[in-house]
Amino acid sequence: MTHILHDAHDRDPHEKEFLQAVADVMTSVQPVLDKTPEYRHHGIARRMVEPERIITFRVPWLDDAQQVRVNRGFRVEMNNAIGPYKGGLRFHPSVNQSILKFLAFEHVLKNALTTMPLGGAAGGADFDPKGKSDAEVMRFCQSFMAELFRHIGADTDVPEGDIGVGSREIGYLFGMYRKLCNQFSGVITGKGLGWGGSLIRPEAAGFGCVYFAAQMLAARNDTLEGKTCLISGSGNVAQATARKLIEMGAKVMTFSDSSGHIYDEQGIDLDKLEFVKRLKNIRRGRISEYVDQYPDATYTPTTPEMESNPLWEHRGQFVFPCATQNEINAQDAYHLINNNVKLVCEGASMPCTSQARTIIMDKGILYGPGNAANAGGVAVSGLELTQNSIRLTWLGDEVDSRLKIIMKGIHDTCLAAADANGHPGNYFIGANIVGFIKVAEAMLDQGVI
Ligand code: NDP
Ligand code: 2IT
Repeated sequence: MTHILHDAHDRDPHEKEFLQAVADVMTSVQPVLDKTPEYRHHGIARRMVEPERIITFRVPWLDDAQQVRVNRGFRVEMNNAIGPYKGGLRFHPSVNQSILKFLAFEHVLKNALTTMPLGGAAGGADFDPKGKSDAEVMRFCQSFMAELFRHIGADTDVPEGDIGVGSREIGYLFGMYRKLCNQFSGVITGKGLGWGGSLIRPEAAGFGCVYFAAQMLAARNDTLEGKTCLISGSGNVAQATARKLIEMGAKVMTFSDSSGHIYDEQGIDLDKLEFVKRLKNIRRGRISEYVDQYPDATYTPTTPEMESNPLWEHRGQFVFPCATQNEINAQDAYHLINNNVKLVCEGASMPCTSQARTIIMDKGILYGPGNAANAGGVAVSGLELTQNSIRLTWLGDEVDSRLKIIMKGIHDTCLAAADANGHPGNYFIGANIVGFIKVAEAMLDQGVI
């Protein structure tokens, strides 16, 4: 195994997020590689860590002052052995090839776990939608799609949203695709309800994350009822996670964004959540404004130089990181442990550093890894594609009940795989093994491609 990590490192020594994801996954599938020599003979792991294709392109656009701006766009098509490439588009100034390769690699395993026929990809641009007018965002999306359209398609590669890409951006991207291709298809998911979208898709990642946590607890005769919860982020995944937690009787106390976090000791109820949704999705404001509306809550700013995030110093029994990668480091993990945290369930992609994850798991704290716990998002994207293919729209209850079944299936197969490979109760190892085997077997069947 170490030779795969060394090769990946020698090829791309600066891609720290990608190398982190590869090391995490490859270390945890070691028991499977040890007992399956065919995988080594057929170079399965070596092929899996090399993207099938990376497309990089210039995205020129005019801002409102008629100045030319230039961003860099990407699509990393990692693996389509079990279905069309599938994964989000991220618009954030931090976007680079390393982050997108890590997200695409995670998608290969996560999408396989859902049991749906979906390969893995990720894309985006180093464009910051914050502070841009709707017209600027539209022009950017149109220019981005003016190149991306050549590479995607309902049976080829199906993008979705991710950080910085929500319903507004998906609308502009889909509109441009439709015009360029003269075709109305399921090529993008997360579409509006009136034009091919699925009920529950906006909520799916967060709802699924809470269903996964509920499954982990049920396996230990516990529930979410009455538990205090810390959530990071205040975007799509954080909002839906909060809603489902509140509906299931838990007490949500925090939200954050990249500038800081709010702490509401009284608990965030559905009315307060509605305020946050309007603030973040419509007014596009900052989470600090929560305390103007609810003065009993407190706001604490954060800066990138801080060694730890004060959000994780609050006392909460359950923790749901729903913002971004590596947002819980070793020091944050120690703070959580000192406050007696009982469960960490990842709504975001790779929110714990490898060190933080090890610290949390070594303490025996229940840990739901992102590629299992947040797989509800891409699973319902798969259900959106199914509805597009049969030209029907299912009722919300139907989609939600399918989501619940999928999340229970993911939970149970992860647990069974962890058990069968000598790591009982280790969802992280279980998730990686289940996803890896599914893709590896398809690659074996299909030859050296
Ligand atoms: P959104 O853009 O809707 O929300 C992102 C939230 O995270 C915002 O509150 C944002 O704050 C905060 N954030 C972003 N970057 C940072 C940072 N560097 N430091 C601190 N906070 C930050 O994105 P989503 O909710 O869609 O995505 C959140 C996470 O969930 C990502 O890891 C994504 O990969 C994952 N995910 C998303 C799914 C989906 O369907 N959308 C499905 C499964 C997982 P600010 O406004 O200041 O940027
Ligand atoms: O990280 C994720 O799972 C997503 N951003 C959603 C991807 C998808 O294709 O639904």
